[in-house]
Amino acid sequence: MSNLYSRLAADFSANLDRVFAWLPDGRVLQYADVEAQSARYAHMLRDLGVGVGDRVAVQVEKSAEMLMLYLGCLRAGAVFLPLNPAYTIGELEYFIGDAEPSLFVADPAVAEKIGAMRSAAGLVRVETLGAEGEGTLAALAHQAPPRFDTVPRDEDDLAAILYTSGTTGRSKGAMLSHGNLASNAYTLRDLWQFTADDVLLHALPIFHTHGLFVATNVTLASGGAMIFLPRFETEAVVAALPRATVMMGVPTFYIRLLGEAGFDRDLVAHMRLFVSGSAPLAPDVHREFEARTGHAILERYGMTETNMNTSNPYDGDRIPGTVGMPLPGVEIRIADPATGRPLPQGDVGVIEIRGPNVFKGYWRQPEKTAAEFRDGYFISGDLGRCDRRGYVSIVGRQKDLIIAGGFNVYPAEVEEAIGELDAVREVAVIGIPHPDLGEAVVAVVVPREQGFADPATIASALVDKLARFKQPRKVLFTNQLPKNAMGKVQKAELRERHSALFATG
Ligand code: MCA
Ligand code: AMP
Repeated sequence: MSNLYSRLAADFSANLDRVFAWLPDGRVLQYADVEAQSARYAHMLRDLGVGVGDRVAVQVEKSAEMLMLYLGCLRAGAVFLPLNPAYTIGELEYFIGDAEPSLFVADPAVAEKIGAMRSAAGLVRVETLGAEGEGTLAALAHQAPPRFDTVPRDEDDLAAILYTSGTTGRSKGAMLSHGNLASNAYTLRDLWQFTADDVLLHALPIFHTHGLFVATNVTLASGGAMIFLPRFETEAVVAALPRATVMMGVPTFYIRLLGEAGFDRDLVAHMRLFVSGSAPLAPDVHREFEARTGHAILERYGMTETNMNTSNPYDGDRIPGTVGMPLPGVEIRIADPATGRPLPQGDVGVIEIRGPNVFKGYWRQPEKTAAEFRDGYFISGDLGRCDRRGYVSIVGRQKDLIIAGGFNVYPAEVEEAIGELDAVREVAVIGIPHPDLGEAVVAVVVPREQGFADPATIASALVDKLARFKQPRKVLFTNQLPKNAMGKVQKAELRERHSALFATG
């Protein structure tokens, strides 16, 4: 029973006539449909020659079909590899060359572009899948039989690869096993007291851990239902809230809800839980939310490489500014960044994680994997401390990372793209506090020619190079970047200098 799908199905098979999802177009998916459609996708994958352990790269708009394809991959023993639709062709070429998928599933609207890239990247097969269930892949799947014997898998066998960027070098594929995903799904289901009566408001993207594994696997593990929205749009979310019992989101979701005049206690009277993660939830937002709705948002902390690590309690104090305690079965230590020596309680150090949730390593990068573990613990790169009651607070990051609206942006990648431009002598990319996104990407450029100060030249040069969410919200110009004696750019000083760039009021 180590195949994640078999475990989930064992739980929901008693509820086949119950609703799994209400879809944006008014269709309703029952658990019986989940069984049948995932079986069709699994058959189709096998018919296309996708073998056990083969990667299936998927870059499509959010849809229920994409979820069925995910489950079909699990059932067929293939490795699901979702990609942000915002990635440009240049970014995709890298992922495809690295992961060598045997099938690439594209949105019908961009399939032609993918076709052009295909031979360059050595891509074998491209099929299409649209958000409305159109495309060549869906057509093939719909002809396939609705029953499939799920392939047995071991705990350590791969279920998915999710790419995550790094401070240096290109993105790395985090390998997640059936056991990794199952352990987290069941731990969270129990901790957050999910049941078959729950209705999750799902407005997150499904190409990342939060929307795909946390939201979807926990719902499946409890036999509950979801209101499946294509994206976060405040109005649509407000309209759906009265029918939901649980919502999961990044802090920007909660900031936007608080900006709605009609967002009040009555609207969320039916809710039992709001969960926040992927980026720090400002204590002020936490407090304002509680004052407006009576609900204390439950903040938890995770990573692509580890799934979820800590959570504020379901019953008990949910303390603003903390990410709660280690999950059952997960060990957290706060270590000296240089030596890995565990620090006395209360000291700030790097957060290190061990447990069944921690990934199997980076795809084909054993050295990088080895460098990020010590004593069996994964080194998160997040700086934190643990208080006397066991609550963990994240106080900073060792890694040079910006989190904008819950999406990670690595300055090194943006600096490389801008640094290549003729007009640019030097560039530093930093995250500046932003009222909506938490942090926003800002580039500080030293131009090659004094007096050059045209942000549009920089912006237009990045359109085809970087996904939109990585492109700077503002480009600033200066004659000189602050540097230390070693010649290293002092980003803390730069951030301080421009800290009020997006300040309101
Ligand atoms: C969209 N844009 C963004 C972002 N999202 N720019 C910067 N940061 C973003 N996060 C671009 C759009 O393409 C658009 O481009 C422009 O910015 C304005 O978009 P806007 O309408 O404001 O944004 P939106 O489309 O409403 O999206 C904002 C969002 C969305 C709803 C916050 O970014 C979102 O759903 N974020 C969730 C991310 C997430 O799921 N993270 C989980 C990672 P243009 O101007 O050209 O039209 S998993 C993880 O981190 C770990 C494991 C964990 O702990 O969960
Ligand atoms: P990702 O690479 O998308 O998996 O992002 C993981 C990173 O998001 C973590 O290493 C943290 O820096 C950050 N993160 C996730 N949840 C939280 C949280 N609740 N508070 C602060 N940072 C968070």
